[in-house]
Amino acid sequence: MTRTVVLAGGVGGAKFSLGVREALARRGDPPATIVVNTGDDLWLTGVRLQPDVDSILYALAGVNDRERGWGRAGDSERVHEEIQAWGAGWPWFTLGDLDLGLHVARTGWLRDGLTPTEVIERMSRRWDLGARLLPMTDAEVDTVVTVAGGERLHFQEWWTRHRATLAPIAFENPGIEAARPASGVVEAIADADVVLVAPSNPVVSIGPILTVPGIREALRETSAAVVGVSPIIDGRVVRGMADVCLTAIGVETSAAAVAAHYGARRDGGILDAWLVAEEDAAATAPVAALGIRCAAVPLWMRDVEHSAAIAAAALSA
Ligand code: FO1
Repeated sequence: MTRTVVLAGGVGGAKFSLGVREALARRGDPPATIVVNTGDDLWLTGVRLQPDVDSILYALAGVNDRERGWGRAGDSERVHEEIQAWGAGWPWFTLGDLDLGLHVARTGWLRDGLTPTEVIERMSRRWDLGARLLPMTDAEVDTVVTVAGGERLHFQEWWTRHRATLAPIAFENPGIEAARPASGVVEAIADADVVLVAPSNPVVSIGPILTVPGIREALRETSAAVVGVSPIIDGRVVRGMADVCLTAIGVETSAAAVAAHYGARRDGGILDAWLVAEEDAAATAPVAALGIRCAAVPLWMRDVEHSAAIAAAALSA
């Protein structure tokens, strides 16, 4: 009976979560607890969006738009067009009609006094997700990006409007120093047998999770093995703009450099083991030299079958 916690965000986190669910079901192990990044969250036209939570929720429910990687499959944009006609919202940030239904429901429950954790628990009842979703924190710690020239943008404006083309100088989550892990996060990590770090963006997806005071400490103290999966394959990002983010914090875009960035638990970091892609097999020796067990396996998450194989390799690493 392996109790599993996954730290995840973004499209990589959603695909990996599907693989973990599948791998655990095949082993007869209980469903994972997935701790999700909320640094991407935002208020827009009066509603609260939690893009990473929603991407993982939709993927586990099987209602996600697989082409885009975000939003609902087969969604329409009538309300978005109407919001634009009023001159409200962001023209570059599309809110699908079905997706908006979730944002309106969530915002209503938040206004009624539910915590984000309670809202996610309630949203999770609609579908048989085969996993428990927890936000990293209930505090609002939306990511702010400072770009060359000093302008400060909400992460979603930098990411979706400017497609990460404005050189970032710093990523911050204002207020995160005072944030606490959401109820159940530290307990899940403490009680786990294995904690998996998904192949999500190390800076803007996993970074905020590790910055919530108490989560890094919980990872250091747990008796669980902490196993990460490289988001870099063959020295390149698989999807998204993690390379721009890594460069901004002075980390090279390579599987070994990301492992070094997370660090070995014996040296105050978070990793016991790290999976790299077959294409990066040369990284296994330098990563092992850091005190992190390292194996090279196929890491392309082409479909659930491939994701499940990666998750199975991580669970037995
Ligand atoms: N990404 C885009 O590139 N363009 C969009 O218009 C867009 C809308 C959107 C609406 C709701 C939502 O939950 C996510 C949305 N995303 C959109 C994805 C999101 O910006 C990022 O990909 C993630 O935050 C990164 O993990």
